[in-house]
Amino acid sequence: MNDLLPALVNGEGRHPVTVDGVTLTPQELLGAASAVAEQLTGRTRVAVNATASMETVVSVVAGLLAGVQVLPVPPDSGAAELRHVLADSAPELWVGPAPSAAAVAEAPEVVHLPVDLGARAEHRAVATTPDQTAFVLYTSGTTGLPKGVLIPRRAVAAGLDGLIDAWAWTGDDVLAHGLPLFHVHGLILGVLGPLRVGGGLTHVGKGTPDRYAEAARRGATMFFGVPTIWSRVAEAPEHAEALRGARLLVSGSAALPVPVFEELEKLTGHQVVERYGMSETLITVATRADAVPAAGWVGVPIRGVETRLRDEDGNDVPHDGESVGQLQVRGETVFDGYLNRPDATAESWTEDGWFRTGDVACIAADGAHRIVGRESVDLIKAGGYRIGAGEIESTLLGHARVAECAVVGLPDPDLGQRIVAFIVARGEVADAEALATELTAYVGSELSAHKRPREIRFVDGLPRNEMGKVQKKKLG
Ligand code: MCA
Ligand code: AMP
Repeated sequence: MNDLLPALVNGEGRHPVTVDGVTLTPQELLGAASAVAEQLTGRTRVAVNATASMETVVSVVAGLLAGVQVLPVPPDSGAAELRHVLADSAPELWVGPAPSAAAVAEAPEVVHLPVDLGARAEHRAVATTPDQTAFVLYTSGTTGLPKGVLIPRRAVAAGLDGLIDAWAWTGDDVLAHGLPLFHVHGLILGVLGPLRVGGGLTHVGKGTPDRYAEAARRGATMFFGVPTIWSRVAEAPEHAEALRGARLLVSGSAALPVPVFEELEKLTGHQVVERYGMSETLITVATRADAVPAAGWVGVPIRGVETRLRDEDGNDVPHDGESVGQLQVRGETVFDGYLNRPDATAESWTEDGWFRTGDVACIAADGAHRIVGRESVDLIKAGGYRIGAGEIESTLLGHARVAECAVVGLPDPDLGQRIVAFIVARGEVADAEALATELTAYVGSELSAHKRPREIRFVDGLPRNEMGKVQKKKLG
C-alpha cells in the first residue's frame, strides 16, 4: 500500500510529468521509480543531489515507494555545509543525479546509485506507517549549523490534502513552476502535489517569466512561485499576459509585496493566492481558491491545522486583524523534531504542545492571517530562501582577512531581502572590490550559492551595546 502517491501508484494520473525538458508519462515514471525502489530495500536513508531534473523526481519517488528516508541535498552545497549535513545524517547511498565533486570529497564512502529513466519495473507495495520519516530537510536557524527537519509521511499526506482541498486541486490541473527541488515548496508541494492528486507537472527548469509564459501556452493551469519570481513576472508584461488563461497563481515562501499583487492582477486578471508555511510545519495557512484574496494576507489554516497568537508573556492576542503576536501552530502537518538535536527540538514547542514558528502575525476576526515579520533579525529571506545570518558570520570569521563581521538582510526590491555583510578586515584593505569578491566566493564554496552576500561593506568597527553585542538594527 502506498499512502503518499495513490494516484500514481493506482495508475490514475492522466497528464505527463515534464522536468527541465524531459517528459515521462505517470506510468513510465512509476516504472522507472519502481526499478530504483527495488534496489533500496533494506536501506534507511538515501541522499539525492537534488538538481532540477527528472532523475531527482524519479529518485525521490523511489525513496518514498521503498519507505526509506530521503535527504534532498542542494546541488551547489559547499564543502562545510556538505561536511555537516553528510556527517549529521549519514546517508547510505546517493541515488539519482551524480553527487558533486565537493560531496564526493566530503564523504567518499557513500556509494552512488544512478537511475535509468528508461527502466520499467512492476510496482511492488512496501508496508509503511504514517509515522515513518519521509524526508530529512536541512534548514538554517538563527545561529549554528543547519538542522535536519524530520518530516513524517503523515505530515506530507496531510499537508498535500489540505492544499488539494483549499485550492480545489484535481487531476485535471497541470502545475508549472521553476523552483528548486530541495525544499518543501518546489519538492513536496511542487512535485508530490501533482503526483498525489494525479495531475500534470511542468517543471520549467528555471523560474523565469518567459518559461512561465511558455508553460501557460502549453496548458498549465496552476503556477507556483516565490515573490521574487512573481515580481519578475510583473516586470515582464509581454510574458505575464500569457498567464490569463491559468486557473490559479500561488505565491509563498516570503511575503508577496502588495504592488506586485496589484500589478499581476492588472496584467493577468488574477489575484495571486498566498499561502504560508515552514520546512518544520509544511504549509499551514492558505488562501482558498474560492475566497477573494486580499493583498498582504495569506489566508486561513488548512484542514487539520490550528493556529494561535501569543504575546511575550504567553497570553492570548486578540484576533482583531491588528494586534500582532507570536504565531504558533499545531496539527498533522507539523514535523517530528530535528535530527540529533533534542535540545533544539524541545525549545521549539510550548509546554502545551504548540510549535513556535518564530513568525509574528495578526489574525482577523474571520480567521485570515497576515504575516508581519520574523521575531529574529538573524533569519534572512532572500529570493524565498531561508538563510541564517550566524552561519554566514561563522564562515566569514574562518577567513584569514576577517576580524569581525555582522550579516544582515536589507530590503531589496527583487529578492525581498538581500544578504549584506559588514566586515572589519584584518590588515589594510588595498583593493576592497577584490577582497569582497574573494570573500563572496569563499562563502559560496563553503556554504552554497544563495548564501553568498550580495554586498560587502568594509567598516572600521561594528555598533555594539554596553554588553558588547552587535546592534544589527543600526546597520543598513
Ligand atoms: C547570486 N548571484 C551572485 C550572488 N548571488 N553573484 C555574486 N554574488 C552573489 N552574492 C548570481 C547568480 O549566480 C546568477 O548568476 C545571477 O547572480 C542571478 O542570480 P539571482 O538573482 O539569485 O537569480 P536567480 O539565480 O535566478 O535566483 C532567484 C530565484 C531563486 C530563482 C528566485 O532565488 C530561487 O529559486 N528561489 C526559490 C527559493 C525556494 O524555493 N525557497 C523555498 C523554501 P548566473 O545567472 O550566472 O547563474 S521555503 C519553503 O519551502 C516553505 C515551506 C514555503 O513557505 O514555501
Ligand atoms: P523555510 O523554512 O525555508 O520554509 O521558511 C519558512 C519561513 O518563510 C517562514 O517562517 C516565514 O518567515 C516565511 N514565509 C513562508 N511563506 C510566507 C508568506 N506567504 N508570507 C510571509 N512569509 C512567509
